[in-house]
Amino acid sequence: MSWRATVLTLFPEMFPGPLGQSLAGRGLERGIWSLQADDIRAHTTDRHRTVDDTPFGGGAGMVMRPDIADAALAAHADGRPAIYLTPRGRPLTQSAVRRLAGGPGVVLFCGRYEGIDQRVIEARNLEEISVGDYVLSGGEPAAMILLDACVRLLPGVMGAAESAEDESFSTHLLEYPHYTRPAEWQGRGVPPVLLSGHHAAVAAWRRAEAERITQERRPDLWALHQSDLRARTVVTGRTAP
Ligand code: 9D3
Repeated sequence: MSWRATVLTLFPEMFPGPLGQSLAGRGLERGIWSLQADDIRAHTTDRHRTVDDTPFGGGAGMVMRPDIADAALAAHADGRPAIYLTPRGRPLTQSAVRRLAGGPGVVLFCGRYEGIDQRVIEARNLEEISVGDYVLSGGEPAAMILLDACVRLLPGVMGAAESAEDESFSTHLLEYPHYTRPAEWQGRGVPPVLLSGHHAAVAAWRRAEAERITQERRPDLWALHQSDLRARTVVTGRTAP
């Protein structure tokens, strides 16, 4: 059975969108995964097709009705994890991506308005996930990010060369700078070591650059990288690689 993604949204026409292109798109065409966008509004029963209502306790904005959200989720409840994309969710991590990609698929609920009624989150045991600390206008781009991250891990989607490379020495390090021909471009050269043919020196330079960039931009990752190194030293008694 292929990996199945269902997206519950008020804007089903946004899908597949970018997921229809490139790596994910080829995976879709080849049947490695499938994507179904279901219109939440299709689960309304009233003449005006209302999906929202005013918040108990007052305040600005509207809340998605529990009966409508629940009906949409019920239509796809088949054992796949049900995920609610929301700015207050746990941050999406590569380890969550690996866990989800390793299962049967996902049911993604995209929020609009201020959010959905809390009782649906509890009754349907929704896992709440955010894609970062910035404000989107809805959950749809977040759903695309989560799906893109999962799909590239599915067997057969990515070439073996690329996938093997992923988690080598570089855990918790950002990438080193890349260069290709010409050796001089608009008056800018290439670090001479990369032209030296000295493989060990190239590896040392790349490692040093990766460390410098990580320290500069991501003190959080730098701290994790340093504890990786300490843990490796304890186990192996060696510092390299
Ligand atoms: C007034 C409080 N706002 C929360 C910061 C309300 C609100 C803003 C934006 C509620 C929902 C949204 C729409 N965003 C998402 O649905 C969303 C999201 C995001 O905005 N950032 C990061 N990850 C995600 S996942 C879903």
